[in-house]
Amino acid sequence: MEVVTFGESMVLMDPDRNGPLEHVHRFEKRMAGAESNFAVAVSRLGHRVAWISRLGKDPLGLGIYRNLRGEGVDVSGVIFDDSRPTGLYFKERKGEGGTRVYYYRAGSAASALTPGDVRPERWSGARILFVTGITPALSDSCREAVFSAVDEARNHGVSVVFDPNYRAKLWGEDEAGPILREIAAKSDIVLPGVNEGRLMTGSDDPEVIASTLVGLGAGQVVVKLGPEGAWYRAGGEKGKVKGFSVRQVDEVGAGDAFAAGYVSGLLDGLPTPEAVRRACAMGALAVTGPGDYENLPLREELERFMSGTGKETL
Ligand code: KDG
Repeated sequence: MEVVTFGESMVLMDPDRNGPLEHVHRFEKRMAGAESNFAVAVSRLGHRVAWISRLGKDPLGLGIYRNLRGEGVDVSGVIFDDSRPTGLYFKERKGEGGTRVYYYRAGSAASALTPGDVRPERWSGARILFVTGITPALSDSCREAVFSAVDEARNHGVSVVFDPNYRAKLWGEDEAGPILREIAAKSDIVLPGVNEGRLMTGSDDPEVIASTLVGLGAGQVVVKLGPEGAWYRAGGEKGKVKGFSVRQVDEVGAGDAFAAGYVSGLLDGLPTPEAVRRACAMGALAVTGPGDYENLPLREELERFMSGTGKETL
């Protein structure tokens, strides 16, 4: 495996129309989860990736497992739990691509992940560990699992890539801020949005966010600016990369795709600005259709899109 990640996947109930959920009657059953979205994206770009988690021993868990296996993701580290369910979440569409989420995940199988489930013997040959700020919000044992995996990765020379992914429905800013900052300080690469940057540093300015996180111990920082692109700082290099303009249908999952694009660029040895450009292109493509991962491109689709000949993929 070149890349290892772990976290919670859920079944997503996706409404067939915009508007308040109390008046929606039909939903499409899909799959969601930041780390598994990331894993699918990395796999579709042709890299070897493993996703570790706990799933309920129920049809929803089995569906997620088979789906990820079908996407070429290594799921050999998945543990089925027959005493806890697979988590669930509903989207509410506000129109214009805006979305609200409702979680049914408290006490889920994944919330019982422990440090032992993600031990380094499961990562043989990995170059990158990808973690998000969702996992430490799920339970004490999940939080311990993130900290222990990050420390183990550092001990084994595996680069830690961290997407803070703040989820206000899971924890408050006062609790999340210091934890996310602590993980960022231990990470080789941090990929915040501006809001998460503010939460960790108190600043809205991408340059200040990046220099503050580097001052705390982070290696590289790439601040996501949505359709505008991204601002990066890596070693002595810094600068802004322009984004791609697309018609947004559903913005959920853009950050996971961005992380996958950046990681893929690193694995391919691209110079930082080119890796950031690949990340921006992945983020743009992810929002062009419904679902959290379905629109993720294969490598050739990404290349066509980036060379400006890929309009048909939209
Ligand atoms: O980044 C997309 C994720 O937020 C989504 O797939 C669901 O993992 C999820 C979460 O916890 O919100």
